[in-house]
Amino acid sequence: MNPTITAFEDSPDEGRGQARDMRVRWALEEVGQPYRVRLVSFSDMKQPRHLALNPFGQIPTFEDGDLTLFESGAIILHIASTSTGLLPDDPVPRARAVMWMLAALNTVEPPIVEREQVGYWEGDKPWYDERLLLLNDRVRRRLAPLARCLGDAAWLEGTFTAGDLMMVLVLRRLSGTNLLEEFPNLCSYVARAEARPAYQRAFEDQRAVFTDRHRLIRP
Ligand code: GTB
Repeated sequence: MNPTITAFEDSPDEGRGQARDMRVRWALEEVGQPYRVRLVSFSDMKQPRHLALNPFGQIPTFEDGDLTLFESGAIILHIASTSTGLLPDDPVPRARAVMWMLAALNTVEPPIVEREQVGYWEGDKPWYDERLLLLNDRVRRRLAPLARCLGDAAWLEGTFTAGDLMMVLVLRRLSGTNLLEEFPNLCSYVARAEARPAYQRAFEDQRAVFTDRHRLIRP
């Protein structure tokens, strides 16, 4: 039986690759593992059936036989560790790839999410513009060293790994801000990743959740 993941029935970005099931879809596509998707609504996610999979009531989750996982990082690490294509076999480059996964999640993503949230929740506050400038600088302080590490290379550690997969999807959260554009090599890095056939299949499948529903509503 193929693994089952959960994804938004109705994503606020209309399936443009921002919800975190994209990470899992892309990883599964990279390793050639077919999978099933169970779509959940915002209220489904807070019901006992879903809370048994993820106590925080969020997507994505991953079920494969006896194993149930939540947290996209843990899911990607499991997929990458149990298949070939996302983590090198050699322990040293393997550890470096895992390091980049964690850097994406723990070091680069938090200021990006904080910047995003201020727009959602505090956009009407008198101090919003000032705070945004400060948060933009916090994001730049993560992008500048990352850009230096990447330099002219195609991927962070020579070959494409789960570290690149995670980093690229974190960087994509900056779309619409013009912050990434200050770092041309990071823009090329994201574009290079988006051109991968596995990324495109994952993106199209996530997008189809939205477009197919609209086809049904408006034939
Ligand atoms: N740390 C967890 C992980 O990595 O798996 C975080 C999971 C998470 O934040 N899930 C979000 C969720 O379930 C969806 S991805 N939210 C519902 C809730 O908390 O009640 C975050 C997300 C959703 C949509 C967009 N978008 O549309 O642009 C972007 C990001």
